[in-house]
Amino acid sequence: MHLPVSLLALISAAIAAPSGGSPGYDLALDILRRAAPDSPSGDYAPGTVDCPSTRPTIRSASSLSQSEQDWLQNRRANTIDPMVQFLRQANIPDFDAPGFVNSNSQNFSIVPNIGIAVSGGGYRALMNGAGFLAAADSRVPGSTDAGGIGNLLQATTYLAGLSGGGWLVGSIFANNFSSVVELRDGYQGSSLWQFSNSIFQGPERRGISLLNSADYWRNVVDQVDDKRSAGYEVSLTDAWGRALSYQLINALDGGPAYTFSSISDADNFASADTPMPILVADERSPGTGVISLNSTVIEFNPWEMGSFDPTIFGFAPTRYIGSNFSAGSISNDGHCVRGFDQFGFVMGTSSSLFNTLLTYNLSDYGVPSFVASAVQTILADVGRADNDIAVWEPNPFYNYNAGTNGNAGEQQLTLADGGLDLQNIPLHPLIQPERAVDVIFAVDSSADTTYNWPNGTALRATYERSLASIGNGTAFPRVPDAETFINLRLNQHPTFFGCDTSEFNASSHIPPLVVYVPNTPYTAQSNVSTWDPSYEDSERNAIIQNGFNVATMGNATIDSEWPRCAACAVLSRSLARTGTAVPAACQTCFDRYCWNGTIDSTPVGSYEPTPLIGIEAQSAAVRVGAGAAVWAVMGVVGVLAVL
Ligand SMILES: *[C@@H]1O[C@H](CO)[C@@H](O)[C@H](O)[C@H]1NC(C)=O
Ligand SMILES: *[C@@H]1O[C@H](CO)[C@@H](O)[C@H](O)[C@H]1NC(C)=O
Ligand SMILES: *[C@@H]1O[C@H](CO)[C@@H](O)[C@H](O)[C@H]1NC(C)=O
Ligand SMILES: *[C@@H]1O[C@H](CO)[C@@H](O)[C@H](O)[C@H]1NC(C)=O
Ligand SMILES: *[C@@H]1O[C@H](CO)[C@@H](O)[C@H](O)[C@H]1NC(C)=O
Ligand SMILES: *[C@@H]1O[C@H](CO)[C@@H](O)[C@H](O)[C@H]1NC(C)=O
Ligand SMILES: *[C@@H]1O[C@H](CO)[C@@H](O)[C@H](O)[C@H]1NC(C)=O
Ligand SMILES: *[C@@H]1O[C@H](CO)[C@@H](O)[C@H](O)[C@H]1NC(C)=O
Ligand SMILES: *[C@@H]1O[C@H](CO)[C@@H](O)[C@H](O)[C@H]1NC(C)=O
Ligand SMILES: *[C@@H]1O[C@H](CO)[C@@H](O)[C@H](O)[C@H]1NC(C)=O
Ligand SMILES: CC(=O)N[C@H]1CO[C@H](CO)[C@@H](O)[C@@H]1O
Repeated sequence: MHLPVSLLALISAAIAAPSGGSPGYDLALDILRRAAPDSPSGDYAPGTVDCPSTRPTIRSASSLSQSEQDWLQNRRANTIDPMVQFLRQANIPDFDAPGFVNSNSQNFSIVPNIGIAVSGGGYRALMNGAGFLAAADSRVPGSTDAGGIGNLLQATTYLAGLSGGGWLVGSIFANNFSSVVELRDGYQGSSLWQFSNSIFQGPERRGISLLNSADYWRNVVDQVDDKRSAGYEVSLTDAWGRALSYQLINALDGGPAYTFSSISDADNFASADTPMPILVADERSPGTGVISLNSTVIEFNPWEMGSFDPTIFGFAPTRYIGSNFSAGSISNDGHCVRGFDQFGFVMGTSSSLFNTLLTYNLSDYGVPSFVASAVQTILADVGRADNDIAVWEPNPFYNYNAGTNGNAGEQQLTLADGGLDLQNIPLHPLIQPERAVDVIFAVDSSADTTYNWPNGTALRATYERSLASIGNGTAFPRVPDAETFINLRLNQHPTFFGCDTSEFNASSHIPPLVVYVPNTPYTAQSNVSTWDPSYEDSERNAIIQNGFNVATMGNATIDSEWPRCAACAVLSRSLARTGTAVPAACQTCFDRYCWNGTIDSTPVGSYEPTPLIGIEAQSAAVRVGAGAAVWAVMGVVGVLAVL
């Protein structure tokens, strides 16, 4: 179903320059080239293939995969130059940070290992997270100007996404690691990030021809039927993932044959020129319909899916999910299956909460009536109460680790939205001791409060889980209650957790420093409802821009030292490990941005933050003035007192 090259050239030649003013032709070609449609069926259904000579197996989670270890050798090396750029720009006085990294560039147990985690929260999370990634991406104009944090993304090893954050990370990797600006602006005729057409309505165009809503839905339903006809159980997640893909994957019909594992073959990923993408979902607790903190957390990466938790404690090769594994192997007379790890299905699994959109009264949204019947058919199979799950059958972990894996006896692996256990930021893959991450930029777009702002719930969930036996040797910085987050404004500017490593058990693993980056209004009310299914381009762009301002604190207008402080956070664990004295400027940063253990649990009334800079597009001078006015309203003299 993918475009033949000649047609591709034809389309590219036909398109006009996009409104953003970038050269349309090259941009379109770069975006059009993307991860591969390598499902053997050439379509949405998985297909049976001969097994490779080394038959796929499930492996223990006691180490990282050989593929990841090999890739890390290249990735860690490739992060050095951008990290040096990032640190140079931060200009830490009386400390040669670029020299520190350069002189230790061969020793990966010294140089910083950076992760970014983008929370769930529907389109709000996609857009706010996109603003952060744009600010961190040296390819984005303005990101490396004074006050910027550009190059951080290029210096990052792991990029994790969950639910709406998984749409962002998935969309970037499904489209050849295009930048947020490229994805946002797309090109004429592309349905990429066209959120003004809701998934109910579908995109305006199918390649070069118009596409009406009925044909769009017919296509979605047909694809799901193809998978069912090929002998696989389907769930609403299949339909949801298909619909979602039209907006996120720039291929005809949302790229039905594109697989998540094909990322591992993409040139820029294989050569470690991009971070490693990881999407997160939860496994439903055995024998119950419940997702709790004790639920097994599942990750999807380009090579593997599985869990470090002491339940499953194993990983399956992403490419061969759908094969009949039993006790970790495929029987000698059994065939292999590929194409089950369909890209939209993986994104849909991480965000399966949104399946319920398809149980709305669809006729109210102008969706053709045959879609409602298709939904009823699926629900009749899966069970109405289970409308928010993703069915992965066969279960790759069938008969695997039966002593600890509560679902080892089940033919079906039942997965659900990664945020349902309240761990709405995908920190889990990044706190595994084996990955040795030093700092996590945790972008939180959760809707915790009445008005859809975050209050630290996701961090608390991960902290609590790290203390339980399910945590399996992970550690996480202590975090305070929601009231403290609000009263001390820990959710209104970046806050560091885990600065002082003496809070951790010295004889076990020291977890990463967490740079909490909460969704905060700077230039837009970025707290749109999780359930709002459509956005005009202007609103989308304003929320992305707000996210850029959250990441940079308004290009450092709120704190001129913010980029330096972000750099100090990156260096923190490396300084500690090498016994290097903390530079005075970094100490100032830590005094300002680290949560120091103070609690203020005074009950809070309504939490209604107002934009720190102002909604209107304004000149720099006016902007600074407005910022100062906000501080004055807050009753503080200087920025330092606020932080
Ligand atoms: C992906 O993008 C890069 C950078 O824009 C480009 O050089 C490369 O050719 C693209 N790769 C593919 C497979 O299209
Ligand atoms: C890397 O640094 C660590 C910690 O300082 C040290 O123990 C180790 O010997 C170094 N490795 C190499 C190859 O230099
Ligand atoms: C910060 O810089 C970016 C990129 O140049 C720009 O889009 C944004 O509007 C700026 N923010 C402020 C508050 O000036
Ligand atoms: C999680 O498991 C622990 C035992 O490891 C148990 O004490 C706790 O009650 C469980 N929590 C939930 C929410 O099920
Ligand atoms: C996997 O097992 C199921 C149930 O026994 C069977 O229907 C299916 O054909 C098998 N698939 C392959 C590829 O062997
Ligand atoms: C669904 O919407 C249609 C059209 O708006 C309406 O006629 C119908 O009563 C609604 N059904 C339910 C169950 O609300
Ligand atoms: C914090 O968020 C949780 C939901 O994540 C909510 O139940 C709680 O009421 C919130 N508390 C405050 C003080 O905002
Ligand atoms: C610290 O970790 C070690 C090794 O994991 C463990 O044996 C010890 O009980 C822990 N101490 C505390 C106070 O948790
Ligand atoms: C800790 O932070 C609180 C407010 O966040 C501040 O009032 C207090 O002075 C700080 N304490 C120390 C010891 O720095
Ligand atoms: C966004 O937050 C503001 C207060 O900060 C509130 O007045 C507004 O109603 C909120 N909007 C939504 C959609 O929750
Ligand atoms: C550090 C730690 O506790 N690791 C355990 C994680 O779970 C597996 C499987 O149960 C154990 O073998 C590890 O010892």
